[in-house]
Amino acid sequence: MRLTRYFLPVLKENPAEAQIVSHRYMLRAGMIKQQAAGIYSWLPLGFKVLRRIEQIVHEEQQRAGHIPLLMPTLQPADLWRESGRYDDYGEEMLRITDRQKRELLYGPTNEEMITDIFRSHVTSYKDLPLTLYHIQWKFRDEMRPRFGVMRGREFLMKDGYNFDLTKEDALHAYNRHLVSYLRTYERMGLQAIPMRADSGPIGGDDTHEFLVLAATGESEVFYDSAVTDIRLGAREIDYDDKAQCAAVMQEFTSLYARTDETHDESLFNAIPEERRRSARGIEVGQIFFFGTKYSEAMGATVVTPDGSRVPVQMGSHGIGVSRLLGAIIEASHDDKGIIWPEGVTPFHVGIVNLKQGDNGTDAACEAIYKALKARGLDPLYDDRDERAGAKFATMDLIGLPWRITVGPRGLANGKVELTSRRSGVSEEMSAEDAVARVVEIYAGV
Ligand code: 5CA
Repeated sequence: MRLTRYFLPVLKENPAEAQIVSHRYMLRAGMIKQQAAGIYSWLPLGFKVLRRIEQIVHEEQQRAGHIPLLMPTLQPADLWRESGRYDDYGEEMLRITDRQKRELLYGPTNEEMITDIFRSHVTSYKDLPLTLYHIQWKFRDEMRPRFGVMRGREFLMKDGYNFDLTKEDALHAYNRHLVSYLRTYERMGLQAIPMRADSGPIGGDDTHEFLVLAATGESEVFYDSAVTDIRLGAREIDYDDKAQCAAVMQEFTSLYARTDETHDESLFNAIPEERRRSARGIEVGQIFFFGTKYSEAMGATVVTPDGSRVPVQMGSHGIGVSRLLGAIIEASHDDKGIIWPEGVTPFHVGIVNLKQGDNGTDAACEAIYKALKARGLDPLYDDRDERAGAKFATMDLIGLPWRITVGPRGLANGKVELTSRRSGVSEEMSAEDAVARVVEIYAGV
């Protein structure tokens, strides 16, 4: 993309309504525009990051054997009457009546609808295990939407639902989700710690939230500092291997880590004092096991090997896809702007032409741009007729992790500059070497 042809409405001033850094930078970098309280348009740059995050979520879900589908945003109220949640959900649910006076709602989550799909088509244990998921917009009429996409009213969620014959199988699905979530967040450059939590309106006994530690987080958390040393890393996972998934689950959840709703002072105080931490965190996902809560209420049963009929065992598993943009920025920025991790960056590399209109620099930038595109990368070429300082400020604000700078002085020696946004370190090299280095960096992402 050439910047002169792109739509990147950056703001010079700090928007007064933004209280936290991620919200401020998303507005300033022209990523989102508020349309109503907690409801946003995703401008091209924000939309690109949103799509990259979705892509990682899809890849990791499908790696774990989960199957994508798409359910609508609007749901009939009657489905929710079957589970009893139509009345329970209260004012957070946006209720809509159509011209035939039929009652609908804008889905805040999809347990009822997925259970309806399941009961319409699955009757035998032979079709299990099954996990279906989608990435779809949700609406919750939050009392206090705030912090931009962090607590929206309309927000994008990945929600997945497992169907299993036995509780043991459903707990494997729970563990499988936990492992796949760890991998998902790590690919986005985030450390999200699973913490024992409260199940709220979804229900069930077993639930973990995934928290990214950040001073601006809305959740209060308590943990053993040793949990922050654990990483999934590049280890091979066989998602069908129950013992392996259970072992990873144990490894990540046996140390103390809880949100305030389930915090237990006496257990916490048993941790050596120097490892006790209380902090704030951003909840970027939650997994639930709730057994037969919905299947029993809605008659979703399967025939077992011995011919009897039992309600199917279920759980649900959510990732806050749009919230993740805010969480990543909270975790990765400096006073000049965003610093995107390579896994989610909207463009792989920026190209800055220090002397637009100069035959030499123009030609060199074009050649670099074409070479990067030919290698499957997505560069952003700042081809505006602007001062160097303004071009650097834009690149720093929008946070591309790598920048290639082309100026007449360097070119005279056959050199361009490759700069890391994170370290600020620049290296001089030939244009070919710069392209090769960028290709190599992204080959590993
Ligand atoms: N049905 C279950 C799991 S599929 C469910 O709805 N879980 S949830 O309520 O925990 O939501 C899943 C994730 O969505 C949360 O962990 C959070 O990251 C995100 N989320 C929830 N509410 C909002 C909101 N108002 N704005 C942005 N993201 C949100």
